[in-house]
Amino acid sequence: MRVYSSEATKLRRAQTELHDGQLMAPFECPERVDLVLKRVRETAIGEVVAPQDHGLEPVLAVHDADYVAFLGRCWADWQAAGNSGEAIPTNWPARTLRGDRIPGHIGGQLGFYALGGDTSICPGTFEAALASKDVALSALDHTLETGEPSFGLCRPPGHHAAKDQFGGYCFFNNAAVVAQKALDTGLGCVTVLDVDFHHGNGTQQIFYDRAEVLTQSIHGDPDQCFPYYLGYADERGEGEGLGYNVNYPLPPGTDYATWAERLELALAEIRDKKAELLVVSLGVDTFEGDPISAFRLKSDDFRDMGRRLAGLGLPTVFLLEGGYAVAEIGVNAVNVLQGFEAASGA
Ligand code: FKS
Ligand code: ZN
Repeated sequence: MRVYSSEATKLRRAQTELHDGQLMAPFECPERVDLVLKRVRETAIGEVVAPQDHGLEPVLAVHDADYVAFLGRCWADWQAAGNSGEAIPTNWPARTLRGDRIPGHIGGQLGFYALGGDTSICPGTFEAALASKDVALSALDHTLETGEPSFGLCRPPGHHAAKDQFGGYCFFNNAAVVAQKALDTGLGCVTVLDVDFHHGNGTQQIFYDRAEVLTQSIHGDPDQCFPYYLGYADERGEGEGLGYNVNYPLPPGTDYATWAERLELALAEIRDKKAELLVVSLGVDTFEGDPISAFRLKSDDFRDMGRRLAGLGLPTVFLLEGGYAVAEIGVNAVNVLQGFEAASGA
């Protein structure tokens, strides 16, 4: 399997995350890339290649232009406004306020474009997000050209990023950018399967009214887990997209046996809809030791996950999303890839 990785994905090194009522060192740190890369090399799962620059066009195919421009200038504007710390939103167009007006002040813009206060914007954030989507797009290119699976070591992650919103450590929705690019190169039906602990709200929102992309997510019940306000089972898509979004919320404490039953339902859906390309939003924060999540998967379970995914027999692009038990993140992510390869004979 080909692996794509870029040093530039480490250009974002935020100092602060508002978590549990405290400003702390972020869980989503550049060391994650090195840990996964170390395991990729130890196991020789595949050649590690630097990505090609794909420009902004594929990003603008799924994200609004004003949002992308905001991300590009946010840090400079925040500094120019005289702020000393990192850019953290503190006010939102919440339910009783106007959501149809983008304020001129950077503080107002931050809240307008943010889904939460968990994700600080710091120097290098935009550059790292650009590198992350290039990693994802280069992985797609390889899979479309050769039919071989590929793994994009994306960082920052993407699945919480909506058309015009960042948050949950995500800025550009790498999986959505890849799915849209695949459609634009001529595929008829693509599927994004999100196995991260958290609901892939951004991916759902981007494709909610479209039938060309089947979006599915297996995640901690939003009644109890971030992102709280999306990811319920009754969200099935709308218009032409009705039936093309499926959510599998599961309670905190869920183990692999139960989780894998939902995976089988998701795989049946993918077969039924005759998807031609599988994009896996590969978060490994479902691991029992993850510091911010609540499922109970064990390292060996990730191999079995890969084995089951291979059963689809589809061209497959794996893109890294979350996973924070830093000592095990490499083992768990690569176990999925190894399980996949062992079962597909690749
Ligand atoms: C609850 C606070 C929630 C934010 C959690 C973000 C999870 C991010 C992720 C991604 F893949 F995007 F990185 N904090 N007390 O793992 O889904
Ligand atoms: Zn997650």
